[in-house]
Amino acid sequence: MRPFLSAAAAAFLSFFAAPALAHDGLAVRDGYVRAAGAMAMSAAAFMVIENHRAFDDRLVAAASDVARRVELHTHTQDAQGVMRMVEVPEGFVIPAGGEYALARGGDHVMLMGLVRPLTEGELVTITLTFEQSGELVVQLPVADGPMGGAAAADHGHGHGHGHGHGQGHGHGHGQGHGHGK
Ligand SMILES: [Cu+2]
Repeated sequence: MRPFLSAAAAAFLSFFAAPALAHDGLAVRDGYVRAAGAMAMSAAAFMVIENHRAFDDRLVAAASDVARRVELHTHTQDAQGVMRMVEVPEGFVIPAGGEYALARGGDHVMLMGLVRPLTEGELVTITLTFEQSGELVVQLPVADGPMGGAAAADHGHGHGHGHGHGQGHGHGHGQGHGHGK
């Protein structure tokens, strides 16, 4: 009986020790929130989710204080060739040791019923819930594209929002980074 207990204890410890190590869990990069306009009632969040673990995980839910309801969506093309957004209740699988991209025209986190207008450059806090790893809180900037990438620079908005703090690459470990924006 004793060897069995030891093995179980070791497995237990290694499993729960993992989240404390940077890059040994889930991480989010190149994330941003795209609002359709100042009067928009909804917005979509895009990001790349990295899974540094040895087992698959699944994004099953999301929440944000700026939206009354948050759903996991994808786009599908109907018989008329029109792109429609549909909810994906089963969520998105993030493969072990791999990554999964939520990108324009595909899967996204839908922020529905915005409680206030979103301003370009502001950070939106989104809580992602994973089947295995639990909650991951990320702060994503409101932008037209991934921050710090060529897409963002090409637009040449020049608003001076100070995009250079690398938030777009902020891996979202732990609670909310404290960038103070
Ligand atoms: Cu959507």
